[in-house]
Amino acid sequence: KHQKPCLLWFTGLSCAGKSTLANALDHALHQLGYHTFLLDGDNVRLGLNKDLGFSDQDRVENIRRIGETSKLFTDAGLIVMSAFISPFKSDRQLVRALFPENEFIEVYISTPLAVCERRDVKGLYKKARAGEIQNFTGIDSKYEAPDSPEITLNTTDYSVEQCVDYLLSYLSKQGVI
Ligand code: GGZ
Repeated sequence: KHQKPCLLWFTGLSCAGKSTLANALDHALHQLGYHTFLLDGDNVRLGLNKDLGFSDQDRVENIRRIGETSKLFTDAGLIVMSAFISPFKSDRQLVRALFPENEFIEVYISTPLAVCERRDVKGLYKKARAGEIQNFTGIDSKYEAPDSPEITLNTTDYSVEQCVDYLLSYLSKQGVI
């Protein structure tokens, strides 16, 4: 089946829905017969990057390694999805620069902080507000929203299925699938 390798880079706050959407897209592409690979906190921060925490410096290195790893997988011909907060513009820019134009697709999951905090799946916002966790993105560590992402998805007005449909039609329009 024809496919053009590319990297879909999901960025947004904790609990914005990055992993959920990237997983759902990965699943949909797989069902359609495409070769994909998904990188997220569950398979990266527990392994390759288990030496890194959440200081600014460690986040920079986290994203650098993930960018390079993503590049290895697109070189292997895969459609890659990476879902990390990636809070700093400059780091996302460095990853973008590793790829030819059109092969890097920045997907901004724009769920507002108040909604993310209400979801608080792991109770981390609560801990951050209580001062039990430091450097938490959106609370006491900055998140720089992208200025011109290829795609912005609002998970408060659209369902996972609607977002996946949108992503699939974008990939089809771009000739990726
Ligand atoms: C942000 C943190 C922190 C701090 C632990 N700040 O919702 P989660 O739990 O599952 O996803 C978050 C994840 C963020 O890791 P990333 O590798 O995506 O971050 S970055 O791109 O900024 O390097 C959250 C959990 O780790 N977590 N402490 N202080 N998120």
